[in-house]
Amino acid sequence: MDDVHEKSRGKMSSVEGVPMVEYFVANWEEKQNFETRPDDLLLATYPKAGTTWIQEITDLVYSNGDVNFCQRAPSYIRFPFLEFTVPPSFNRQSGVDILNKMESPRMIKTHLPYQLVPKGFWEKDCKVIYVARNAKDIVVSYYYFGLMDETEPHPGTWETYVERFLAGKLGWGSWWDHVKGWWENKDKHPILYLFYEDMKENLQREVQKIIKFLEKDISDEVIDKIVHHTSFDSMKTNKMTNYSTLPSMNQSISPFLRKGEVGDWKNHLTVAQSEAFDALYDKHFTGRSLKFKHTLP
Ligand code: PPS
Repeated sequence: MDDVHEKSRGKMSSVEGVPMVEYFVANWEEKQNFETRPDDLLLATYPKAGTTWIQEITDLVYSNGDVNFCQRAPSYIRFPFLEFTVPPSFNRQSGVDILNKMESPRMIKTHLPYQLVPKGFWEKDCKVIYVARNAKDIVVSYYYFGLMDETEPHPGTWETYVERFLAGKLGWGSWWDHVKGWWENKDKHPILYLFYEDMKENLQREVQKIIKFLEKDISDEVIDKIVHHTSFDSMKTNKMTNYSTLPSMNQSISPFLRKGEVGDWKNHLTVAQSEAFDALYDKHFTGRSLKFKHTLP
C-alpha cells in the first residue's frame, strides 16, 4: 500500500452529531449551500446499500438503454459525490467542483442523512431515489470496503467494527436513523424509496417503478436490456461500474463488487452479534411500517 495514501486515511470528525471522515466535513458550508437545479436527480443511500447499482440503472433509464453511452466514464465521474473531498495527494476534485461545471441533467450521489441534505434540493423540488439495504449485510459490505479503500479510516478488528456500527459511530452515522429519517420524510418531497432486497428479488419490477417515477416511456425490450446490463455479473466485469480504474481502492484485498447477495451476514455475524442487531431493529422499528428482509426465499 502506498505510504502517502495510507498515512492520509481519514480520521473521523462530525457534522451536527453525524460522524463523517474529516475530509468530507471540509468546506461544509459550500456543500450545504450547493446550488441545485430543478432537473437534478439525487441518488441517496447509506454506504454500501446499492448506490452503484441504482446509478447504473438510472443512467440506462435516462439514456433509453444506451449501453454504449453509459461507457462514457466510470460511475464516480458520471455521478459526482456531493459531499466528497479528499486530500490533494489523491489528485481528485471535490464533488461540488465537478457538479458546478457539469451539464444538466445531473445525477448526484450522496450518503447524507435526510436532515443534512442541502435545502436547495427541496426548494427546487428535485427528485430523489433512496435505496435502503438491511443493516446486517451493510455492516459486512462496509467492513470489506474499509479494508480496501484508502480514503476510509482503517476498520480495525471485525468485533470492534460491528460495535461501532451498532453505536452509530461509522461514517454517516446511525444506519437506523438514516433509513428512518428518509422513510419518515419520503412523502413530503418527490422521493422514491427502494430496497436492495426487492431489487435482488425482482429487478424488472423495481426498474419499472424507477421508470414510472422518472416519467419515462421505455419498451419492455429495453427494460430487459437494462435488467441484463445491471446484473451483478455484468457490473462486476464492466470497468465503468467496478471501480477498477480508481487507484485508491486496492481490490486485491476485496473487490468493490464483492458478493452482491442478501444474507451474506450469516457467514460473518455471530449469534450474539446478530441478536444485538435484532434488539436495535425492535427498538427503532416496532410499531412502524418500515421493514427489512434479511434473507430471500
Ligand atoms: S458505496 O461505496 O457506498 O457507493 O457502495 P454501494 O455501491 O452502495 O454498495 C456496494 C455493494 O452493492 C453491491 N452491488 C450489487 N449487488 C447486486 N447487484 C448489483 N448489480 C450490484 N452492484 C453493486 C456490491 O457488490 C456491494 O455489496 P457487497 O455485499 O459488498 O457485495
